[in-house]
Amino acid sequence: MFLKAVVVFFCVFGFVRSYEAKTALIVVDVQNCFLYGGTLAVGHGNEVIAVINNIRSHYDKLIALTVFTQDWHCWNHVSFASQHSGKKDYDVINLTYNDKGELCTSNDPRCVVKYNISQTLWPDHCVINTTDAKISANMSIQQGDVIVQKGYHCQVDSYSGFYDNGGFSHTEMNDVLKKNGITQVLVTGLALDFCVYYTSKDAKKLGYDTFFILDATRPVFESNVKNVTADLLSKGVHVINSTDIGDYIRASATRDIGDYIRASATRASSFTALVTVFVYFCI
Ligand code: VGL
Ligand code: ZN
Repeated sequence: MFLKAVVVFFCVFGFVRSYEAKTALIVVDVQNCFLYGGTLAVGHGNEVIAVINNIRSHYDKLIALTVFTQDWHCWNHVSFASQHSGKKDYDVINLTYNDKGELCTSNDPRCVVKYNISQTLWPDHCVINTTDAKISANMSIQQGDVIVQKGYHCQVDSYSGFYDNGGFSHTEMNDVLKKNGITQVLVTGLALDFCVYYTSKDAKKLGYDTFFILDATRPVFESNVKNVTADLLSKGVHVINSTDIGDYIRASATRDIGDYIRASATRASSFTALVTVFVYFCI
């Protein structure tokens, strides 16, 4: 009887362990362009650096992977106000695309419009291979970290670290997270109301348990913060401060049985479950 109890305990333990959450830290666009002195400096943007580096060192054991995104634009990117005559920084325009996701320009009247995308126009920023586009030298990038670049398709913007704004193409982000068995993500960086917001929305949509770390991000427009956080909360994203990460990721490190049944069973856990049942009835 005792033996039976011990065996069952270890089997159940293994079974639950195979459902442990695995956490990635996503650091969005902490690049010179968005920092003090950069081409699209975000107010108080530099303050996120210490917060993010603290998260890394404090939760080192709980963070299985860190991914940095990098806004990486062509010099003549469609999001730059300089590319639209008569327009100025922060104007909002409508961009039109055909069914293949190609930009319809006003000098091609034959282009059949399939998608309309609202585009905020920005100062020229984060141009490929410039110092401005470099990830801040004050970020601690370590061996094993991954860098995902976005925004290098010249005719469509890309706020999210997963997809461009039209959903026409994807980065390697989802593959990298999947390959590493990641189930939950902590999203930090710049800017709160654009790339951090879009990255968080897509992470949640793709099924990751998503944590938007409020004190590790800053907005371009302070007036957007309320709407952004309300929208994320309504979509099931957790909006928390970095000081509370420990409570959340430890608490959710072991998923409950309901999650197990809903989740598609991995081979490892099905095997453990089978062994549990087998051992239970055979000894
Ligand atoms: C971003 C505006 C333009 C961001 C990138 O990283 O939030 N914002 N490009
Ligand atoms: Zn950009």
